[in-house]
Formats: sequence, structure tokens, C-alpha cells
Amino acid sequence: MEKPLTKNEFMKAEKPDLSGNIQATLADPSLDRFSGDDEQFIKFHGIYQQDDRDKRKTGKEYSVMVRTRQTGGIVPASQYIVYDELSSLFANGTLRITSRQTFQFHGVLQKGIGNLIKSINEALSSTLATCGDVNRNVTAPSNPPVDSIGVAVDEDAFAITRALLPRTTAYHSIWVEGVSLDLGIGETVTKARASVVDQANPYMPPPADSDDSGAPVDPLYGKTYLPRKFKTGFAIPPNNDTDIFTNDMGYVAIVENGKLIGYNLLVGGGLGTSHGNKLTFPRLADVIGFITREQVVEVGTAVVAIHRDWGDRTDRKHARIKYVLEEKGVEWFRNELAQRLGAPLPAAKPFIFKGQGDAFGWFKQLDGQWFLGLFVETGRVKDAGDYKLKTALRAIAEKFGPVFRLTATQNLILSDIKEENKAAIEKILNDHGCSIVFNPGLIKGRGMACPALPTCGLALAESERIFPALLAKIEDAQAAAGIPNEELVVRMTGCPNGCARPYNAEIGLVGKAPGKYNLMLGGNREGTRLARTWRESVLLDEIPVAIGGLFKQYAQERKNGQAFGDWVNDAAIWPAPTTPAA
Ligand code: SRM
Ligand code: SF4
Repeated sequence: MEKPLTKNEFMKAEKPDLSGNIQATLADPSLDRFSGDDEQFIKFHGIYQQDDRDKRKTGKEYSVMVRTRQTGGIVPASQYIVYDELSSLFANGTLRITSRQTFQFHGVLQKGIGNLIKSINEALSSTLATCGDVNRNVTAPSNPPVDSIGVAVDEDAFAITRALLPRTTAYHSIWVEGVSLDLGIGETVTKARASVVDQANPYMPPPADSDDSGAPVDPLYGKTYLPRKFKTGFAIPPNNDTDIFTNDMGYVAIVENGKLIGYNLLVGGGLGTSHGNKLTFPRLADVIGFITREQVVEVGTAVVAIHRDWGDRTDRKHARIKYVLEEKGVEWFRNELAQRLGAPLPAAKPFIFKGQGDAFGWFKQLDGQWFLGLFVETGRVKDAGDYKLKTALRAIAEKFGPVFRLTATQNLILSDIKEENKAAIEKILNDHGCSIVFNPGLIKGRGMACPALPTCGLALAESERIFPALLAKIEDAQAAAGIPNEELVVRMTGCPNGCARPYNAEIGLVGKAPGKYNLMLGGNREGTRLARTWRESVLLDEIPVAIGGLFKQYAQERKNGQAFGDWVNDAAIWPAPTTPAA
């Protein structure tokens, strides 16, 4: 018997413009949340309904999380200033840099959502399709281009971003035309808007097609969009800073004689799993073939269409394109793509990744200006005690107007800085208690944790809130093993969905239950190998102890500066010692 389609499929088919009852809910001041199908529709608008899980015992307090779109993590200073203002006015006072180079606003109350989203659009960004069954934020190398290659990759990333935006006009009519700004936000937004007055919003979708009756039709997504989310990224070897193999679709830049000649196409990466569900697993993308720059949009659209047509619409946990690749095979995929394009792709060209992660401190750009790599602990831009990163960044944005570039490891780059402003920028950061941003060390600087509690409705365990303390203990364990401050990629999530990409880290910690984590080992620094579960349900306090034992063995056995992930992958430590009863 055929399995039935999921409820989401009927919901999308019924309201293909994705409008739901959002407008009516917003207009009703007695409502503090969205309900029914709207909880799904709002995701396509970049909104997740959440409640503060710390406060559940005394009843649910609803708010939403809003996610912006920033192709390649690029945020002009004028846009950043608006975001800073909005986060204080309508959210919890912080901005969260995500693992896909966007910003998230948390704790937004119902009455502030309209003002927030309209202002984001006024500042020339968008929240359209940053969640939902569509193509999400497109990642690209965050270092400012040092040559024509980086410039071209950014251009291509914007081209595919636009091509894969859904064509619905409901987003605009609800959030842009349907909201009149109030609550005193006019001045900052208007000022920022004035600085970009002649510029088009790069995230405005192209117009929809129309059918015989004149009704709008989305030429790619149709009425039911994709079976599930879809993620696209770009990388320029040898730096895999966007973790390209974990994307549904990846473009790996191929450079010959100093010129970008095209990309190797990667398809079928994805990390989300569910504990105990064998149908789900993390997977790295396959290399499909080579494409020219001119084919970026045509081929990308064809790949998304394959997901649209072949993805599993009967089980949302099994609906990513990685399962199509895994079950039908790479050759099937190449043939299917060839049929859609009218010709097979030529073989992929050789490429090699030598590392990933961000560099901190000052670097010279090709045009003689400078960029500054800054460590942002767990991606959270905030003021807390003497550490006032948020205030410092606002001051820097207003005085010097650098381009902000969010990295895929939740850090930040300030670029296009004049030589004569370097000292003043450093002073602002130091004066605001932020000296750590220049030199976090080789573990903190590589680490990543997802938000988890209290905002994420899917969290099974803590992540962001306990990660800094855990990393400090891991650093101590390194020192005790005689290998202080050695590079190590540690990533943590509060559940198996994998938002901070623990599955290809050297050490991955995946929340299983409150205070318990699966301990995964053996990914590599290049992001090209999956880690394996070493021990299940390890108590939080035992993690540094267990890892500390391995560090001692590693310090004695490693050869020629071998990385921990490489050593542990081959070491005689598998299977793991029995997990003590927890
Ligand atoms: Fe994620 C769901 C946060 C990157 C796989 N993710 C969620 C939600 C929206 C929870 C929910 O559905 O209610 C989380 C919101 C928590 C909060 O309070 O903010 C959430 N995901 C994040 C972010 C903010 C984590 C971070 O530490 O930065 C990242 C936002 C990226 C962005 O700007 O678009 C984020 N999520 C990822 C990644 C990493 C990546 O894309 O590079 C993954 C693994 C790669 C992948 O997609 O396979 C990821 N998130 C998931 C999944 C599992 C999907 C699956 O295939 O099973 C879920 C669950 C779902 O979609 O139902 C999820
Ligand atoms: Fe939430 Fe799980 Fe993603 Fe962490 S990994 S943000 S707990 S969905």
C-alpha cells in the first residue's frame, strides 16, 4: 500500500502563496501566537514559533525567532546598524550569527514581528524562505575576496540565491506593504534606507509566471514547493570554511591559471538524523561533475527540481535529497540530471581541501584595505557584564562603516577597513572588554554550538549555554596531556538534528537527554570525513575525562603532527569502553 503524503503537502497545495492566516493573526491584538497551519506557513517567511523553555513550569511564554537572509554572510554596515537597533527594540537584545552565515533574532513578541520584518526589508535584506521547504541561505567563503575569483564566486552565489527564491507575493504584501512602521523605529531605519536609496533589494524574488487563467505560478516550486528544506553553498579550495560536503548542493570553485573556470557540483550532503530511526543518517555530498560559471543557475535549478520530483513526500524525516542519492545511487542521479540538461556533465576536476575554520586578527586585502577576523563566542553578539561586543560593533559600524561578513563557524569578519582606522577599531573592542575576539585560541576559535535551550523547541539537552565552560575543561585536559592549545574542532548540539554540524567534527557531542550526549569522534579538520559514535549517553561531566584519556594516548602515539581527528579515526580505541550506567 502506498504511504500517504504528509500533512504539510496538503497544507502547501491548499495555500500555495504561503499566506495562511498570518495577516489576520497579526491584525488581532488579542493573539500572542500563531496556531494551526500557520505554525508551518510562517517558517517560509523566516519565522519559527518558540516558547521560553526555562519558564514552561509556570506556563508557556510564546515568542518567535526570525532568521535573515545574507548570501555569503555579507551584511553592509548600514544593515547591521538596523539589525542592532531592532534586536534591542523587538528581540532579546542579542543577535545570533548562525552556522549558515545569517542572523537570528530570538524572543520576538507577536506585536513586534511586523515592525521587525518590515525594517529588515527596508534595510535591503529579507527573511523570505530562510526556513521552510525551499532553498535556504546560500553560504559562500566569508573572507573578503582577495582576487577576481572571490568576486566571481560572490556574484554566482547571489545569482543562484535569486533563482531559487520562491515567487510568492504574499510575503511582500504581508510584511512590507501590510505593515506601517511604528514604535519609534523610524529614524534608524530611515537613515539606513537613505544610504541605500537607489539600490535594489538583492533578495527580491523575480516575478512569478502565470497560468492560462492569469493566476501566478511558481515555475520551480509549483504549488507544493520541495519535500523538505534545501541547502546550497560555495567553497574555494583549499579552504572548506563553508563545510561544503554537508550541503544538499555545493559548488566547489575550480581555478585554472588564476581564473575561475567553473565549479565541481556536489549533491546529497545533509546531517539531520533522529535518535533510533535507522532511516535517517548524516551523509557527505557526492561529487557529480563539472559545470561552467554560465551553468550555475541552470544546473542548480535542475538539481532542486530533482529534489522536488523525487524527494520523499510521505515522511519528512526521510525527505532530504541525500536519501535520493543514497537510495538511487550517484549514477542514477547523474543520468537524471543529464536528461534534464540535455547532456551529461563532464567529469569533475581535481580539487583538495586543506582545512576549514576562520582566521582571527588583521589581514590585508588586495585593494590595500584591511579585514579583521573576530571570534564571537557561540555566535552570540551581546553585551554581558564587562564584555560589550554588541555596543562595540555598533560603534564601529557607525564610525567606520565596514562590511560585516558572518562566517559559517559563527564568527565575524569586518572588512574594507582603511589602514588609518585599524588602531581606533582595536581600541573600541578593547575598551569594551572584548580582547578575546582577537585571539581565542585554537579550540574556542574552531568550536561551534547550536542555540538549543531555552529557545529551540527540539532541544533534548543544553548546548550554547554550557559550551564555553565545557571547552575550557577540554582545554585543561589538553594541557594535562602535554598538548596545550592544539587545534581541535569540537562541535556540540542539543539534539541529533546537527545544526552546529557535529557529525564531521574531530569531536562531536550530540544531545541525547538532559545532561547526556553521544560522543562522536574521527571527523577531520578539512570537513571531508564523518565522525563515528564512540560512546552513547555520556554524562556531561564525564566528557572531559573521557576525552582527556584519549588526549594522553594521542600525545604518545601520534606521528608527524597528526591531527587528533586523524589519529582517533585509526587508533585502537574502537569499539568504545562500555558506557558507565548513567
Ligand atoms: Fe537547524 C531545525 C537552528 C543550521 C539541521 N535548526 C532547527 C530549528 C529551527 C528548530 C526547529 O525546527 O524548531 C533551530 C532553531 C533554534 C533556535 O532557537 O535558534 C535550528 N539550524 C539552527 C541554527 C541557528 C544553528 C546554529 O547554531 O547556528 C542554524 C541556522 C542556519 C541558517 O542560518 O539557516 C542551523 N540546521 C543547521 C544545519 C547546519 C547547516 O545547514 O550547515 C543543519 C545540518 C545540515 C542539514 O540540514 O542536514 C541543521 N535544523 C536541522 C534539522 C534537521 C533536518 C533534517 O534533515 O532532519 C532541523 C529539524 C527540522 O528541520 O525539522 C533543524
Ligand atoms: Fe535545536 Fe537540535 Fe538544532 Fe540544536 S541541533 S538548534 S537542539 S534542532
